[in-house]
Amino acid sequence: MSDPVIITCAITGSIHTPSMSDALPWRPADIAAQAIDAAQAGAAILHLHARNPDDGRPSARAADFMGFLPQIRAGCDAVVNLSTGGSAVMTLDQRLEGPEAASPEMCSLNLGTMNFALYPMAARDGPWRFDWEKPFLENSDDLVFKNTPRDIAAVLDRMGSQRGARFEFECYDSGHLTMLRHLMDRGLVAAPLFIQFVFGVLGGMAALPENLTHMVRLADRYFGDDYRFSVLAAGRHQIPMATMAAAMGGHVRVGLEDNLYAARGVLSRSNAEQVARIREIVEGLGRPIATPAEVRRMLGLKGAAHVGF
Ligand code: KMH
Ligand code: ZN
Repeated sequence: MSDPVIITCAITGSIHTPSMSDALPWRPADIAAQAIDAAQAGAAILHLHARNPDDGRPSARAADFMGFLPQIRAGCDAVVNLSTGGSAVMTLDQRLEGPEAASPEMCSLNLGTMNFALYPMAARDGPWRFDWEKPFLENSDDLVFKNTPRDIAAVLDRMGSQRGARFEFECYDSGHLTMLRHLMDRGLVAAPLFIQFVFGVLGGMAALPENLTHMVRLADRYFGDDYRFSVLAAGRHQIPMATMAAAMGGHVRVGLEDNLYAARGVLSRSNAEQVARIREIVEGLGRPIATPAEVRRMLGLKGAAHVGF
């Protein structure tokens, strides 16, 4: 509880598609502008995916990341955290192209192979802006998000050992904590850990309070004082579950990657709007928010002077 609260903002992701919200940034200039605004609103970490600049489809190409990373670096001091999950339709080498070129302070690391079903979102009313969107969502009913122990070890080596990045460990289920403990026992992972509990993905654990208390109990048992946890929850569960995390001494993640809505039927206007909202809640609970400098100290990051963009 003595930690200031780390607000992570996940700016665009690879789940939502351009037709779903005009606020979802996918052009490089819009990703950069929303990221900088989110940092000004209080996000100390920016979790970033790239998009194809012509049609908004998920991308992890180095050139697409480099279309916005230098602008973000020039515009704010927030910690840049690049997804190594990319999108489940990509190979691991594709997922790592941008992160390897950019050598960020942090990256995500997904701790298990799983379903990552987006197909219910294909049922929306309204026209599609781009041809790729509907099949992309529909075909997720037969897609495996592959994160085998070999894949995980490769990410730890290529991004961690070789480039000095530290990790946002994405845990969608209790077995992912078992895997993290195993990796620590193998000497592949070291404290301090920053664990992101992910709720509400179809294929992972549901956004229920008892799942969060269970995950915290398990993490206490496996990692003792060696970890901090943060919570992200998909869709309408985003703010309630993040609030619960903050009340329990944890950290929070918001952003349009995880949720497009401000209220039932009301789209969020921006990432910064979601950051401002959770900031008000967190501060109302009596907990200050962390600055990027505090995050760098808390998580043992290499510093912005050592990134590749
Ligand atoms: N999209 C989130 C549910 C990643 O980028 O590596 C999880 C995530 C994964 O952010
Ligand atoms: Zn992500």
